[in-house]
Amino acid sequence: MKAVVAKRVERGTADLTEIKDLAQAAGYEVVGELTQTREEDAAYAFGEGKADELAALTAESGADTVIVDNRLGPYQTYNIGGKLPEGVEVVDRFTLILDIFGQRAQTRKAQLQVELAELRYELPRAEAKTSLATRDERPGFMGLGEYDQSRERDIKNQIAEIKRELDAIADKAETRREQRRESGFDLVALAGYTNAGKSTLMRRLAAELDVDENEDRHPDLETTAESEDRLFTTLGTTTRRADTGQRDVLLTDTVGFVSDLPHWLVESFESTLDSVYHADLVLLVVDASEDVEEMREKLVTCHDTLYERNEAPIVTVLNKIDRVDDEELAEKREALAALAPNPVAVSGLTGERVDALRDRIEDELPDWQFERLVLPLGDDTMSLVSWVHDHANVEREDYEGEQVTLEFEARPAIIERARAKASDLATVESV
Ligand SMILES: Nc1nc2c(ncn2[C@@H]2O[C@H](COP(=O)(O)OP(=O)(O)OP(=O)(O)O)[C@@H](O)[C@H]2O)c(=O)[nH]1
Ligand SMILES: [Mg+2]
Repeated sequence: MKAVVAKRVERGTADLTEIKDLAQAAGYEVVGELTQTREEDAAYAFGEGKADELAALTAESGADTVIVDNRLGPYQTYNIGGKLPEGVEVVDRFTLILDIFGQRAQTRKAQLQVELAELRYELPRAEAKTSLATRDERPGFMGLGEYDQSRERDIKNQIAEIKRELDAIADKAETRREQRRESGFDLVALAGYTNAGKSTLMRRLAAELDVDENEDRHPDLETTAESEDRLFTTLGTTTRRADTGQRDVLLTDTVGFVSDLPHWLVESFESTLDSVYHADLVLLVVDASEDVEEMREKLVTCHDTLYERNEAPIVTVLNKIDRVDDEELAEKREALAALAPNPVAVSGLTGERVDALRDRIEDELPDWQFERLVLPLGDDTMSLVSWVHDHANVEREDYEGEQVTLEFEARPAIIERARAKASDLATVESV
């Protein structure tokens, strides 16, 4: 697959770095580049002269695809296509990203999300066709209108069906998160722009897979979190047990963010991001070796994506400090202070200062609370005592007469559980 990449900006110079990376991630060889600085042309997005140039470049380089890093309306896509050699496809940024996701979607959830995004992309186009066709009085066109109306209905039904299935998957994931919390785990998620180094950090922080599995299937638990120098290496989620010290932490690695995605696309991947939204702590990973303006833009993208739904505190992690000297790092810290207050700087690759990150994770996790339970002696009590030992830090355990006094510290959810179990005991005893 050979592609020409093209981009138009209103002012300044168009930067093709990211779109070329995305094209490569999708499997294209980039054989030509074209940029233009001017306002949008209604018919061709680019100026018509530039569109002709694009056509010539495509023919000359033998490309089979033109990738445009702008939002193209259906008519602009059609018009540009009309100038290109026969059979050459026009792809925009979103279709390209969907392509990558489609190629790498391995789980049912990922496949459903890709399908949902594709349908959401198609829906307004089908609606536009329907309204055009039904407005037309001529009989031949009425036929087309009926066809399009049923296509539109089809799309809507499929969307509803996929959403139902995704909701069911999300419910299961929510149950699993609750079970993990009840088992005493704190849930920490890695988030950040694609290629920031999330998976590399995951491998630094997480011990080999040793999560105690009680259920037969946990689809997000895998032994590898791949890292590679390309965009969107990680699509699904991977959860591993992290070794931070005191607390039992489960760390989840997930899909990277990318800028300038339409709302419907981000929404389609919502359930992938659920593990970020519903974590106890989010580590927002940033590539500190990039220039500060790029870091700023990517931080903004990440915050925008997290903004509406995120529930957890965020710690910014400036990664790849092996590639930045101290002075430069200090300048970047200062320049980004408003977006990234009090960040931790590390290198996931060399392991430098990862210990400081471990400490910071412990500090930022919700505080444990103190609890004292006085329980009647008995077999059920003994199993509760051992449950508390498994899930909390027991500070005192005294046996006096017919009673056990247990003092411990645990996360709030655990304390709630322990109280509920204790009150079950009490009712059994008093019957
Ligand atoms: N020099 C340096 N390179 C790093 C560091 N951390 C990660 N990298 C490199 O950066 C590239 C991307 O790393 P990943 O861990 O795959 O990044 P990611 O955030 O998981 O990327 P996606 O899964 O695509 O979202 C790889 O080539 C890593 O080897 C670091 O601390 N220093
Ligand atoms: Mg990754």
